[in-house]
Amino acid sequence: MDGDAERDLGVQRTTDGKADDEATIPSCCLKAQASPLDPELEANCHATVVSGWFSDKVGKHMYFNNPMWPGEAHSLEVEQILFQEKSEYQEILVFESATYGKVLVLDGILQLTEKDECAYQEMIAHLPLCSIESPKNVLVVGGGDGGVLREISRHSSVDLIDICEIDKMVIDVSKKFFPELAVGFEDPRVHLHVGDAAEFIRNTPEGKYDAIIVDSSDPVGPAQELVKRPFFEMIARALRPGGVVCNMAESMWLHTHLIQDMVSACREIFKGSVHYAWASIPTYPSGVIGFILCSTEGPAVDFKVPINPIEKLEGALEHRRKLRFYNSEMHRAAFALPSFVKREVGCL
Ligand code: SPD
Repeated sequence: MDGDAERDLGVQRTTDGKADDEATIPSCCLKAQASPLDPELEANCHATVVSGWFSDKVGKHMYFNNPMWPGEAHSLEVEQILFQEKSEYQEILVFESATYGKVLVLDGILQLTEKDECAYQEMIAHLPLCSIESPKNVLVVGGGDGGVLREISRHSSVDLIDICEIDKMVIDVSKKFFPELAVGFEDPRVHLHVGDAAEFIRNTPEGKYDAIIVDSSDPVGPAQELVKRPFFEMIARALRPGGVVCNMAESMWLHTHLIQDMVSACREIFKGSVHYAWASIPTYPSGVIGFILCSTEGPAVDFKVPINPIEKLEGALEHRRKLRFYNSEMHRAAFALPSFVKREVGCL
């Protein structure tokens, strides 16, 4: 590469004159960096959009390999960028995709698409809520798009839905661009707290909630704390005996070590049952997402059997909109694990 090309690509040279990334970036990526980009397509593009395609945390120069899924990229064709701004906490991007509807991206990582968000929001909400009788008090950690609230509000037994989301801009953006999710905020049982979830839970009376749903972003940056022991300990304290928590728990294909660590910490802390479940979601890395479900010491919870089946809850299948992904069969199936997961995670 000549000096000008390097400058265009933002290549930094170390004091010995060696390009920073030459040592770490495979030759195929260096080649991709060197290929000319269409200036028209690149104009006004976001850093994760290259030649009209968005890729999870891959910059224009392919430098930003995400540590959560090194060596791979997941791409969607972009029709139009609708919003991009930096909030106090993260960079927020919304774009219209060619095939998955509108897409929400935080700090370069895809959070949801209109087409497949149902799989994530329905499973993370109903797996725990259908595993206990008559949940009443529920807390959502994160979930500022409102999709999980929409799902919880199908349960007429629920009296109180607290939500603690750190980033007000995510809520505002969802209200503007994702009304089918943000509709969740309209339920009068919802109480919104904008702030730090750890602090919120620390100040929560012991045993307040029947269920807590942790709808976080990936554990890089601030969300790192949400997969660690002190956070789990606070959650366990905030749950009633036999209360349940459902944590977003990444991909069994990519993150078996992380899952293993979370599962063993949860076993020690929650002292009831601990299970791993998963669902297919095409736009998340590796096409799946997992959930760790735990109950605290007290009345036993058998997550694998939905004792509070959604099909029997009055109006639940149709509330706000028809359920698209979850049903009692999907509930039971979600706990069937491939042999390598049973072996490596020691489940369950
Ligand atoms: N790898 C992305 C995981 C995103 C989890 N949170 C999604 C928020 C949807 N309510």
